Amino acid sequence: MNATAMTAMSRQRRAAGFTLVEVLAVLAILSLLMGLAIYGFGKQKERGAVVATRGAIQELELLITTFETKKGGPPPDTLAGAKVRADNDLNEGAEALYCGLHAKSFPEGNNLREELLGNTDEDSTATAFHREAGITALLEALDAWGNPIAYFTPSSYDREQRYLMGDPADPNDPEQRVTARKSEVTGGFANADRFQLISAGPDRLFGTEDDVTN
Ligand SMILES: [Ca+2]
Ligand SMILES: [Ca+2]
Ligand SMILES: [Ca+2]
Repeated sequence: MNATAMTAMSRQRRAAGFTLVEVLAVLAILSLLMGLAIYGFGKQKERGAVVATRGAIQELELLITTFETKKGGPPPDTLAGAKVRADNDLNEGAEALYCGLHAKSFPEGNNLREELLGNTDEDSTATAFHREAGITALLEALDAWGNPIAYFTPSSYDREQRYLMGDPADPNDPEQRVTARKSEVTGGFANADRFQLISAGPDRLFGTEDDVTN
């Protein structure tokens, strides 16, 4: 091979190498952009879920307020208080709220939207509590992540409740203990005179900063 041919070949190699570097750089930029887009989409989705959960909590508040106006106080947060027999003590506050809002003794009440409801512990009751005959499932109102929205009334703010998460943070430990929220201002319980509704929020854990509450 003469000198001219060798120079031409090395130019070709350099050209090919340069193109490869360019391709790699473009790929790196593209994957970075895709990563940012996915992250942004995830954050947007999370914000949407928080907004939807706030809406669900506001809907519950409105129905509880109607109940208070008719009955002089909020629905009880225990099944004993709602005079409903239970198979287990999971999701009790949320189930007692569902029973109260749909009770035969509250015919003026509106039913909760079906999209809000679920039954993470899959239980039912022998008590005929529901305005509509034949409904026995002990449902809970769920947040946008499929986890129960905890419900407390002031008389049991100091009583711990246990919830079975529909979409738990740790699938090996789907049950969570929940207590009523404390006020950062007073140090006592928040909403001392009314009631508390608590969603575990995006992290699917109760008692953390991202909880969505009334
Ligand atoms: Ca239950
Ligand atoms: Ca249930
Ligand atoms: Ca949380």
